[in-house]
Amino acid sequence: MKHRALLAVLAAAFVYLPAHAEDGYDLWLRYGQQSSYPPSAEHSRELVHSDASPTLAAVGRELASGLGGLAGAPIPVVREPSRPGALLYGTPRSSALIAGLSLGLERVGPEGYVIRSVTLGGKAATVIAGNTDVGALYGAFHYLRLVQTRALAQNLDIVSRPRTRLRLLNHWDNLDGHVERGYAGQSIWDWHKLPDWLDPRYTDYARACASIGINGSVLTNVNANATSLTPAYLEKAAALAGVLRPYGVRVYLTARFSAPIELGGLKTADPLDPGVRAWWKAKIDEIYRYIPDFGGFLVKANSEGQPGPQDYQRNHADGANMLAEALAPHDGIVMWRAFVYASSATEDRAKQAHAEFLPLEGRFAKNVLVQVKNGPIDFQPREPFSPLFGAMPKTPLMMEFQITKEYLGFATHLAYLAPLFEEALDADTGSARKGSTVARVVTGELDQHELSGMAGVANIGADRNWSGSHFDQANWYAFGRLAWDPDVSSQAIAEEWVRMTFSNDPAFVQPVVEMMMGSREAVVDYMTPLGLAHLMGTGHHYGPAPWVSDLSRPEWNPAYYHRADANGIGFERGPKGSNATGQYSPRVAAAFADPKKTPENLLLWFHHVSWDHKMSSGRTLWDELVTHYDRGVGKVRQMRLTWEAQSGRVDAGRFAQVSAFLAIQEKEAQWWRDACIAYFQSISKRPLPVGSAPPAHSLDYYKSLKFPYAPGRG
Ligand code: GCV
Repeated sequence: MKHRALLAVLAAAFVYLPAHAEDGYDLWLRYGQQSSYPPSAEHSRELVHSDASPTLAAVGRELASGLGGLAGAPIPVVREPSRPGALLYGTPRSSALIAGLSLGLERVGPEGYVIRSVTLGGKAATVIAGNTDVGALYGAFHYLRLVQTRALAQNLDIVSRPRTRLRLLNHWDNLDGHVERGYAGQSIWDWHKLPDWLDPRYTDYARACASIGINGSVLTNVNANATSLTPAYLEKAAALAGVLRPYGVRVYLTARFSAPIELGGLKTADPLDPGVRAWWKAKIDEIYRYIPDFGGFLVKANSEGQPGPQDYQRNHADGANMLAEALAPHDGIVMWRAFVYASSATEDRAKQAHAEFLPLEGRFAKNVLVQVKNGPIDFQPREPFSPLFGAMPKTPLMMEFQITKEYLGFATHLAYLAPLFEEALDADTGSARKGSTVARVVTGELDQHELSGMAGVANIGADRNWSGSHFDQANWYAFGRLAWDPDVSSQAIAEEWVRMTFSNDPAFVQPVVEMMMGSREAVVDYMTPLGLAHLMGTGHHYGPAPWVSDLSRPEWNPAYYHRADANGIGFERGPKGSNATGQYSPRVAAAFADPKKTPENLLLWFHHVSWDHKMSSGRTLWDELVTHYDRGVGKVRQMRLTWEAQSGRVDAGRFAQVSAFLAIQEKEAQWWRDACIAYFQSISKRPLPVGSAPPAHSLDYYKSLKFPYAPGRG
């Protein structure tokens, strides 16, 4: 009796009550009452509780609070099923009942799960089971998602396992709280107060990550600070690891290559020096004493001024392998970034990663992944896929996407990035092997790599809504969903997210999903249409600055990328130019090398094209360019109308902020359009197509605008 009373109290405590007015804090984990739930006697009449581990205790809390909230009444929490409609969760080890069922768990690996309608002792029940506790946790979030989106079928038979092993957020967070390229406030990691104060927000972060299958977090910026490897900071990282661990999120750190000099007082950081190797081994052993399940290191080396093995005439493999050797006994891994471009190189920047890494194929240790940005340059609104994908079959290549929108208008522009991620993942690398998409390279399926991964540069900060804008939460969500399964469509993910985050009302879902789906292309149109890239303001990347051509390194200048002149515009990367196209597999290279076969949305990435070149629309390139800029602004106008029509279907707080941000986006889209047209017209000397309005201001006006305090600076 006493026991029962306790469980009732526990259940009541788990009923979901939003702690505050809608400010976006709850992300997609909203458990407000759903009239359609529970759908039938078969579902969720009681929750069979297990707290056999901290992870299963977390599953229990999430299901009790989630289902209680969704049903509008506490769900009874019991130790044994007592009536039809019980919901069980766990593993064959945690539950004799689960062990007694044949669920086919051998198909789901260490992190997957099964959600199945079963009969137990003649009574209908639902089982959420994994081989591990964390598998059950992922299954529980899937179950909640089904309820939240009204997709819970009467008879459940769901089997899911992640396609990539490492699904990681990369935080570009500095120890002083500044987030490089962060537009959502300061870092959520309060290093100063750690390890003594564990902000409850860390748990909510872990819940959000787990709900979409993210299983690792690189806490620190790739522009690394060796201080993060000192005992005081390892203790802080260990405290965070303790909060994240029950949710299956492992902690990783960035390693500053010169740490042996800066922390160890050595004279060198040469990776082949025995003293340096011994220093790293001791440091890594020390890290594991603090964090026994430490995931490993992410390293940016010899890139944008970061130290690295090339400082000692060694190569990237020498550097990565040294760390890998010391991490291997602990099952740790190294993610070595391929984002490199040298100040001294005269080579096309788009070619440099491939040129530096291809010769190292086959030379990396087994526990090294090379982490490659989706495109050859740097997270532009549109890039072709990096030619490294498909070119290094012996090396696990990890995908690096940017969730934070450094080049897509920061947090105030609504740009749903899943179509961008999807475009990269679906790209055919053209290798002779069948089904050689970028996705299958990244999952390791193409080349049978056990180690595989996807990283997303986080857009998370201390703002109440986490991401700086309500719609940017969708990009965090979509990244996780695609890292779990790169074949889920961006449209399906948008729909799920909208339903969970805002509303299941079809009158809301359909237009808002449509608005999201077109939003990235709108940004491409008003910023960098037809394959243009890197036209953003110097340093902060805020706003247009295509005219900049006086910075010390050529590839820091927008003019380097667009190469507009009296004849035309675009970077010739075919065989007559830099021959970057030659880095792709022969089939893809043949298409990209020929302007007639190059997709028009990448035309100016690969070719310098005459202003009068005839496009498929029948327009000249110049007219087409202007038409795209106009279209981009028009799309944002339409997005505003779509959103305004939703008034009353969303809470006032979130509605107002989205409205205000869309107004900013329209203003800035117009600015982008006007400034770019004013500048390019000064070079093309062509009239605007009929019906296209002249820019609001002179070119000099746009050039005079300065933004010394734009957020997120490096
Ligand atoms: C963390 C771009 C960004 C830098 C970033 C770098 C990288 O250059 O502007 O802020 O540095 O990419 O990915 O390492």
